[in-house]
Amino acid sequence: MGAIEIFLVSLMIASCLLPSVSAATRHYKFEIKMQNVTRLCHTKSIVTVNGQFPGPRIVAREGDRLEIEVVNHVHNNISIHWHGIRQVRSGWADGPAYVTQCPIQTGQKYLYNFTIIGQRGTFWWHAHISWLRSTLYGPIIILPKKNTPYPFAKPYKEVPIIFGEWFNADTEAIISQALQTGGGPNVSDAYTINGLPGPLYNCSTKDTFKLKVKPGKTYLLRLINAALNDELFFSIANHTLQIIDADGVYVKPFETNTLIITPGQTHNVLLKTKPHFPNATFYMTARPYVTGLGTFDNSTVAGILEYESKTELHLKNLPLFKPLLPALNDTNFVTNFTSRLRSLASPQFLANVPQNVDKRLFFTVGLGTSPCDQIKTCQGPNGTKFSASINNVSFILPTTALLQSHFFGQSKGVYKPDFPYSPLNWFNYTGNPPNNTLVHNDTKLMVLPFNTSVELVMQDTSILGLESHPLHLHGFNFFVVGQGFGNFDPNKDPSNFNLVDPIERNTVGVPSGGWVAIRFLADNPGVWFMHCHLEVHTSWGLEMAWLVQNGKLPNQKLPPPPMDLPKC
Ligand SMILES: *[C@@H]1O[C@H](CO)[C@@H](O)[C@H](O)[C@H]1NC(C)=O
Ligand SMILES: *[C@@H]1O[C@H](CO)[C@@H](O)[C@H](O)[C@H]1NC(C)=O
Ligand SMILES: *[C@@H]1O[C@H](CO)[C@@H](O)[C@H](O)[C@H]1NC(C)=O
Ligand SMILES: *[C@@H]1O[C@H](CO)[C@@H](O)[C@H](O)[C@H]1NC(C)=O
Ligand SMILES: *[C@@H]1O[C@H](CO)[C@@H](O)[C@H](O)[C@H]1NC(C)=O
Ligand SMILES: *[C@@H]1O[C@H](CO)[C@@H](O)[C@H](O)[C@H]1NC(C)=O
Ligand SMILES: *[C@@H]1O[C@H](CO)[C@@H](O)[C@H](O)[C@H]1NC(C)=O
Ligand SMILES: *[C@@H]1O[C@H](CO)[C@@H](O)[C@H](O)[C@H]1NC(C)=O
Ligand SMILES: *[C@@H]1O[C@H](CO)[C@@H](O)[C@H](O)[C@H]1NC(C)=O
Ligand SMILES: *[C@@H]1O[C@H](CO)[C@@H](O)[C@H](O)[C@H]1NC(C)=O
Ligand SMILES: *[C@@H]1O[C@H](CO)[C@@H](O)[C@H](O)[C@H]1NC(C)=O
Ligand SMILES: *[C@@H]1O[C@H](CO)[C@@H](O)[C@H](O)[C@H]1NC(C)=O
Ligand SMILES: [Cu+2]
Repeated sequence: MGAIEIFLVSLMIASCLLPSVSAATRHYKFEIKMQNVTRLCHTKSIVTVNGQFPGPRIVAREGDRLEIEVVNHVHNNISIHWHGIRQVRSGWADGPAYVTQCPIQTGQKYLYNFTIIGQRGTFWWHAHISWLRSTLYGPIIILPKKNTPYPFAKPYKEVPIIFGEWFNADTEAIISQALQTGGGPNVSDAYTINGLPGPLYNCSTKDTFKLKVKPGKTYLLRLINAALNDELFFSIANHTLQIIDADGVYVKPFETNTLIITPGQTHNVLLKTKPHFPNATFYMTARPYVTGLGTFDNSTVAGILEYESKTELHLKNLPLFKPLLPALNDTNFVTNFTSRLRSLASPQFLANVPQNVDKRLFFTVGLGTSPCDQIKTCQGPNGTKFSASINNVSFILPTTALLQSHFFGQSKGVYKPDFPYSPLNWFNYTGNPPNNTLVHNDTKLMVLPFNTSVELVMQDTSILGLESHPLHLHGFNFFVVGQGFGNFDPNKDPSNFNLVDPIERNTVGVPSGGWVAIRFLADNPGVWFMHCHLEVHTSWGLEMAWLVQNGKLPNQKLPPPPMDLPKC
């Protein structure tokens, strides 16, 4: 929209002045401060960047360097993650608190300094500490290099659409209470589009996102799911969407009325408007896809697609059409949609799928329980506490940063380098679980020599009910070479892997009651977090970290940390 166009004009001016410079350094200042925001007739003081909610938009081109100074004026500790940006040899700027950095404490600042290498598309930034990302998030738009066109006709306009979750209560209080009682946290009060819940909620009609369009044009919608805990279906009434990109990687275009987007994923889609003023307005709606047990926010956010008309009279009392979204538990829809996603795999945009594998790994992902450590009973299942794990390890963040302790050879007492290659015991992962699944709390890393080619199968478990988990990997894109239901069969399933044009992305849904197989090349030295992007599952320990060692050559090593790296 406006900002992007202004930015493009300024890029053009800059390029006239500096014809030989193709990449630029772009500076942003993020002042973390409190701001009163009202939604659903409920005013709340929230943590924001520069007082904006959602936060400011970052726009750059492939090859540019970003220097973003983050200054913390609030009582909370803060760190910011640049979701989907690979951070090639710049792991110190990745952002997850206690993984790549200690948090920025009150009154302190940190300069995130990184270069966008080999990426263009839609990304986003968000707080990566506790549940602060519920209000601290915004889009990152990486345009192709100058004079490099999109692999599709240039759209008339580009519009970021970022989904979120609004809670009337303070989300820090919600998660801290849940972790104390062991029970499930309270759910959100609304979903939002660009921060606005829309007309289907009480006291919210004035807070509705409106997309004003002209007939006969193509709009590029940059969709981002920043919701805390919910995968979302999205659709626009009477319009089809052409999917052209997933997580900043071009795909073979295909059309659909509805899409699914998990927290942590982005999709670029083309919306072709109707050739003539349609005498109607259209809702665009999103509501969750839910597979787990327990309560959830089953509400629907709506925005409005409104055609501009030469005669304003036309806009009064037009009929309003609503899309039909899949059922809340429609796994068939999700399977169908994800199976249609294929890398573009063109000569210009290759799918560099690792063909050989150095390390084969099998991780179970799922929920579980941990014993109540208080005298009173806890509020999780059967008086226990909710917990979650990967290969029986429920991850505990250390009190100092993993990357720092690795880099300075001070890992003793911080982490162990022995993350398991497979679960402790075989069980029927998607059948009746055994009565003791042997989960324990620990801080373990999987160590990978530089350039290891990894194949990882992630298997959902039924321990507390089957559930889809959107797993997000920092530092890399991966190829989704296979997926299926039931237990992964290492003898039969690999023969069906797609090693030609699988989708390449950074966040993938492990199917409810199934498995997904990914491949990636560990060519980026550092410590890289991998976690469920349902924030509540991360809080319960559904995460781990990879330690990718330096290579032999100078350009295969992680440089030392910047001087202003926060201390714990
Ligand atoms: C938010 O509202 C409260 C109560 O009305 C007020 O005390 C506070 O100063 C406001 N904060 C900001 C940042 O405006
Ligand atoms: C950001 O990093 C680059 C490359 O490491 C370096 O040249 C530059 O000086 C850094 N910027 C600042 C402001 O420190
Ligand atoms: C929108 O779709 C509905 C249901 O398919 C149809 O009845 C209606 O005529 C369509 N309206 C417009 C303006 O396209
Ligand atoms: C829309 O309504 C106007 C006036 O009611 C009419 O003249 C026009 O033909 C209609 N257009 C379409 C596409 O139905
Ligand atoms: C959402 O949940 C509430 C409370 O459980 C229920 O009354 C309502 O029917 C549900 N709505 C939908 C659309 O499923
Ligand atoms: C989805 O939910 C409906 C009722 O809400 C239920 O009848 C149906 O069996 C569920 N489907 C699946 C696949 O769980
Ligand atoms: C997937 O969805 C497409 C479009 O809705 C439909 O044509 C196709 O039959 C579906 N495929 C399966 C396997 O359900
Ligand atoms: C709770 O205990 C009952 C009875 O022992 C058992 O059947 C059930 O599976 C338990 N539920 C969970 C979630 O552990
Ligand atoms: C695992 O459990 C499922 C569901 O109960 C069952 O259909 C399947 O046969 C079991 N698999 C094995 C290998 O026991
Ligand atoms: C747990 O399962 C084992 C065998 O699978 C059985 O021997 C034991 O009695 C069970 N314990 C409980 C508390 O159910
Ligand atoms: C694991 O750690 C969590 C806090 O992160 C704690 O609530 C739980 O009791 C611990 N479980 C065990 C078995 O130590
Ligand atoms: C902020 O971070 C520091 C360093 O890790 C820690 O000592 C302190 O307890 C944290 N403060 C809060 C309020 O979490
Ligand atoms: Cu999860």
